[in-house]
Parts: sequence; C-alpha cells; structure tokens
Amino acid sequence: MDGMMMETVSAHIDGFARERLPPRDQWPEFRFTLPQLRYPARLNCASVLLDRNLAARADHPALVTPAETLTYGQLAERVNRIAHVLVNRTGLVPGNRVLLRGANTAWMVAAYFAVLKAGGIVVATMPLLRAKELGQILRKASISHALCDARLRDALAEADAPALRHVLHWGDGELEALCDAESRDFKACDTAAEDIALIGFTSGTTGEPKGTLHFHRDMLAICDAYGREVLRPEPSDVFIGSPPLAFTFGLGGLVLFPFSVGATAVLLERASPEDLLPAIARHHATVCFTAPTAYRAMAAKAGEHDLSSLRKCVSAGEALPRPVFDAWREATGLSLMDGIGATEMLHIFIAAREEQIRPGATGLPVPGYEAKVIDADGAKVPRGTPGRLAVRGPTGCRYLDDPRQARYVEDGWNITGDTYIQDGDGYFWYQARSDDMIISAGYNIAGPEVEAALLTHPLVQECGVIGVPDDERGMVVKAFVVLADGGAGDAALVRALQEHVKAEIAPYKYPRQVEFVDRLPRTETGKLQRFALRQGVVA
Ligand code: 3UK
Repeated sequence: MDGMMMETVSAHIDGFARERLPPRDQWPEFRFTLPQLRYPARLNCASVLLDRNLAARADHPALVTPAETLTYGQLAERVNRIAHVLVNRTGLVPGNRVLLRGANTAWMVAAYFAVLKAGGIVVATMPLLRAKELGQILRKASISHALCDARLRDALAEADAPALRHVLHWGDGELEALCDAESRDFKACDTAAEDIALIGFTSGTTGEPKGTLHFHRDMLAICDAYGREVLRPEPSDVFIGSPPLAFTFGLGGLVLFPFSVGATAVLLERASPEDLLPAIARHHATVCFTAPTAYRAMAAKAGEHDLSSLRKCVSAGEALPRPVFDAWREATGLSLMDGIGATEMLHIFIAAREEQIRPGATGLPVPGYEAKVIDADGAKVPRGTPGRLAVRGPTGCRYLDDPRQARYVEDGWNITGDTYIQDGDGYFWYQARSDDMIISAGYNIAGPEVEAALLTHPLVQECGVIGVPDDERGMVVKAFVVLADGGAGDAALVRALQEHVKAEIAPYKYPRQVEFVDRLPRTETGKLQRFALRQGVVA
C-alpha cells in the first residue's frame, strides 16, 4: 500500500483505475498553498457542488437548455434517480468506469453527476467520435457501463468493447422510464478525496489517446483556484459557451464553475459563433467560455446582437492572438481573459484577472500554481529567454497506464509541451507548442506570432503557419490562409500579405510560402491541426 492509501481508504471496490495510476515517483508534486485547497480526507465532489446549493438555491435555475430548464432542486432529483438506476439496475459498484456520450444537454450533466455521486468514474466523450475511437477509449479504460444520448447510439453500438455490459439511452424514453421508478433521494458514495472521479481523454493528434486521471479533490481544486481567484463568478451569473463537456475546458467553464457558486449555465447543443451570438442575447449571458477563433468570428458580427449582458469572456484552448483581443474589446468593451489550460492539469493554470491583463500575454500563474521556464536540462532560463513551460499546483498529470507519463512530468513539474517567455514583471508570453517551433536559417520563429501578424490584414479571416522542409534553410515559414468573404487569392495578394507581415514583425519571419485554402483543419476542441497542415491534409 502506498502512502495515499494508508491515509484514506478508497471507496472503490473496483480498483482498475487506481491500480493503473503511474508509479508514485512519476507523479507531479501536488501543492495546496491556499487555505481553501486543504480538503478533508473524504469528499464526493458531486455532493459538494450540487447538494450545497439545495439549501439556499433549490429554486434557482441550474441549467437552461433549448429543451428544458432545471432548477438545482430538479437537477439534484434527476441526478439521484439516475444514480439509483446505475446501482439498482446495472449493478454499478464504486470504481466502475461509465462512458458518457452526448452533446451539452441537461441529461448529460445529470448523468455526469449521477456517476460521480454513485462513486463511479466518468469517461465523457466528444459527440463526434466514431466507433473506432470509442473502441480505443472503451478498451483502454475497460469500461463496463455507458449512458448515451439515443441520437448517438449507432457509433457506440458498433464499437469493439469486450467489457461493456450495460448501455442505457436517454432521449428515447429508456433511461427516463427507469428513472421514474426510482427514488428522488440518493445517499452519495463516501468517496475519498483522492478517489478517481474522471478519466479525461486527451484530444491527441497522433497515437493512442491518453487518459488523464483526476480525483474528486481535483474537481473542487479548479473551482477554488482559477474559479475563486481569477474568474470570480457570482451566484447571479449566467454562463454560456461552446466547448463540449467532454473537454475539461467545457466541464469547468460550463458546469463546475457555475455550480461552485450556485449560478446558471446555458447549454447549447450547437454552439458555433453564429449560434452563440443570438444565444448570449436571448439568455442575457454574463460569462462566456469559448476559443479564440470563435471570438474572432463573433467580433465581426457583434454589432448585430445585444451583447451588453456579458461581463467576463474567457478564451482558452489555443493562443489568443493580440488582434483578436483588440477586436473583441472594440466590439464589446471587454478584455478577453486568456488562460492556458491542459487536460492533464484539468483546467487553466496561467491567466489574469481583468485588472491584471497584459494584452498579448497569457498572464501570471493562477494562485495556487507555480510556473517557470526551463531549458532542455531543466534549469531555469533568464527572464526574456524562450524555454519549456513547467507548472505545478493542486492538480497535475497522472496518465492511466501510459509510458508517456515519464515525459510529461520532470522533477515533480508538469511539462506542458509549450514554449514560453517570462518577462521581467513575471508575465508569461506564449510562443508556440515546443514541437511547432520553426527553425529557419538558424532563426527560431514561432508560428503563432506570424499568424497574429497576418490576422491584422483585413482580407485574412483565419490562418495557420507552419515550417516546411527546405534544402537551403532547413525549414521555411509557410502560411495557410482562409480569406474573408471566401475570396480567391492570387500572386499579387501573396506578395501583399508578405509585405504586410514584414511591416508588422521582424522581416525574416515573413511567410516565404502562402497557400490559400477554404478552411483550416481543426480538432473538435477547436485547435488548429498543424500536423495535418504539415502532411498537406488541407481543405
Ligand atoms: C494549448 C494554449 C496558448 C497549449 C484546455 C483550458 O486546451 C486545453 O487542454 P488540451 O489538453 O490542450 C492543452 C494545450 O493547448 N493551449 C491551451 N490554452 C492555451 N496555448 N494559449 C492558451 N490560452 O499548447 C496546451 O499545452 O486540449 C484549456 C482548460 C482546460 C483544457 N483542457
């Protein structure tokens, strides 16, 4: 028995996930430097986040969706009934993994909390995943149970998953009918703070997906660190946004943070920029979570909608280019709150409160976290020098049975794979993913900086910049550009864009190659797929 398990006894009868935590010497160091991060040995995060809203806020709307509105009281009831179904009808025991498959709906959230409350481990999946990808996840986490939106049943039914024994659907009346027969009260499983609550699979670009393990404690830690210290939501807030709940950016931004203060979350099944704008106006949303590209698209059309209810807008998932920050401020008067997060860290660990924002910088370590920039050997580099980002705090990386653990954690620090510069005032400035740094004729060039320069040209709607092999220079900078209004580019426009970049940033960074494309390859979490650009997989 290791140290953790001697202090507190796990509630998990099924120890599959716990037994596949990385060896202790490969864990990051966990730090609980804020008073609110000292958690009791036993806690169930679903009880803490839901049930404590019942006393004062049972009649306050918790979830608003196109289909229904649920108060905290109604949501708690649905959660409890689903938890009973899991235990009574499917024999769920604590520690079993439960796959959740659905868009951002009230049933998805209720199922999520039901699994946690019953002591199960949530494995939420992106709606767009196909049978092959679902099969990888189902097998890797040896998943026995699934709760699935009936509209998404086919891919799940086709997945190769030997351990999957119980699949229930909502939306076709199946789970609904089973719930009706159950009690509305459910006593939460007495989980340890360090029992695993969630396996978050990374939207990895290559190789097998990695499952990141997170404890019950971690789900509260992100609310008590980033939420309480940086975002600072109010009970009267109305949250809205686009990320799927299977992406931990969405889990925190659309569920955990609002619930941590008893606020309301608006969930949209379709949340493109065109959907989000009228929804913000209709629901008088006050806090928005989405990706930089969505803010850019929304800024262009902001004038057609009443966005005056907004008070905080969080951008994460990719670098926030300065021109997007400027466009959003121009359109709404609000400073976008950039923040870097990672599935491994559960949520955002570098960001800034509104009054601390330095446009163009990601920000400062979130209170409770420490960050530093290091060289290849792990030594801290001087301020102003690019290097590898290392972070530690109350959350951190624990992959499920994966040798890549040894690469993410060095000396107790989480190595995110990003190249950063820390300035003299302590602010962290994103450069690029370390793997994406372009080295051309001896110069280090960060693609996102070239992208930001291109984005200030009025004809550029979106762009992606990579390095492509070149005999003479090793690599040259190549830009893929989507033109505004779908215009077609020509040689004259290539030259104009090159001149534009040379005037904006150091001339040696200009894209020697420019290719016009209809759209850029993106992951379901909105990230540009640079590897696809490098392989020539463009639309
Ligand atoms: C990149 C950023 C620059 C960066 C995430 C908020 O994106 C999230 O998690 P993922 O595991 O990806 C992590 C990687 O994405 N990145 C994210 N945010 C920024 N780069 N500026 C940013 N603001 O390369 C990081 O290593 O998909 C984001 C909350 C929860 C999350 N899971």
